[in-house]
Amino acid sequence: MATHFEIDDNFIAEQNKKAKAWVEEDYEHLGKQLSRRGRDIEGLTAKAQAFRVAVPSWGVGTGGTRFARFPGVGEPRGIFEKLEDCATINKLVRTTPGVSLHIPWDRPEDADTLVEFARARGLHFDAMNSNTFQDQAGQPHSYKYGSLTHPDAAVRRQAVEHNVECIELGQKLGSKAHTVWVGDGGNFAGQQHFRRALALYLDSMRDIYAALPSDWRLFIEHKFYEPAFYSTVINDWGVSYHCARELGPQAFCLVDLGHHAPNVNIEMIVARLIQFGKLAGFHFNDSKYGDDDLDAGSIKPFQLFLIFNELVDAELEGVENFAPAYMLDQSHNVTDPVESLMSSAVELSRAYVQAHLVDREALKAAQTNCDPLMALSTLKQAFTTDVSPILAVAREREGGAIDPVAAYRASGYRQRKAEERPAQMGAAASGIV
Ligand code: RM4
Ligand code: MN
Ligand code: MN
Repeated sequence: MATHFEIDDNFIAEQNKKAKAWVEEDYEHLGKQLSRRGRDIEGLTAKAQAFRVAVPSWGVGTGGTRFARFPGVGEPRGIFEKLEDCATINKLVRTTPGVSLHIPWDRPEDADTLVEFARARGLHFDAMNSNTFQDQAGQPHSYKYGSLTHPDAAVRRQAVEHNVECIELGQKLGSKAHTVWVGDGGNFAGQQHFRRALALYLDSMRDIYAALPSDWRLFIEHKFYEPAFYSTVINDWGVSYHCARELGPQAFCLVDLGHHAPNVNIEMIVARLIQFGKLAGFHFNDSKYGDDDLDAGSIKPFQLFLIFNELVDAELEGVENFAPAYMLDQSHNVTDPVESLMSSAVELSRAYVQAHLVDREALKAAQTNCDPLMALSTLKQAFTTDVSPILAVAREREGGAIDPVAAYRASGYRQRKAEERPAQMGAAASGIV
């Protein structure tokens, strides 16, 4: 492969010089402010440096709606170019070395070559994702009326085999988890027998579970609507929890923030799953109406903070086997996906550090003393603290950019990619992500 443009570490260091003076000043000021509150800024910066969230391979292409897709210039045309973009994101923010692959969109011709390519760019492979919500060319059976829950055993078998293939490929890639999201459901009342469909789902999932290596985890992803608009088989966290329990200790429940009805208390679902030892992790995004249509933290930052408040609470309490997997899963329709993913990764770090700022003693006291106002104020004190200097210093210490979007724009990366990657009609996997 010809040498492709990459953002150079020295370029990042040069860009950082521009911001250094104010960052140091703001960091020092925040450090003083936090020490008045009995908090050590260095400990928080170390937390920010250690934070990780995986990037979805499908997120670096422009998404779309069922109405249209407006492709950007220089879009990645295959898995290697997608990895180039993922590496760029990680280079600038330094929290995203994991990449989650969607099969068959990203099925490599040779797993070893892909591993080598990723490793050379400081990347590794996070959870695998199967796809039984679309038909692929040459596939014997259609998923139009379902996959793992289809009434025809041959269709279910094909869907199971595809999932097993994802696990086998993932083993070659160094992945340790497999995520199953199905589009199965009904568009008409009566179309699907609710109990029978769930029983078929469990049968199919048992076969997939059986193919799981002993050190792997199986993630069940629920979603309350779309592509089926009347009912879905794994519609909410309760059904997901039931299935995870039925399947066994390696099965867990994944929370995609966009997969809930408006106003649902997602942070409470998170707390429940932690308490029951079944939280798999997250697909982070934000949404006002639909699924993964907005960038993480872009419209409900307080909700994101409250979710992290539960996560950090469990982390500090040392809850047994607490190891949630973090991933972004969002569709970028009007922005450069690299910029959106970097910004979202930063928002997650922000919520994580802010959650570490919560005065847990004060919160507990407010709860014990039945003082709701003080409980909220305690949370708000953390949420309204601008931790940007901590995030900037953490990135810089890891070799990343103080201002990732500014550095990215200054590098001319997208323009260079537009030259390297002339548009190919129909090259992008789809517009539905
Ligand atoms: C779904 C779900 C899955 C993702 C697909 C592309 O809504 O979030 O995680 O794989 O979209
Ligand atoms: Mn998802
Ligand atoms: Mn989704």
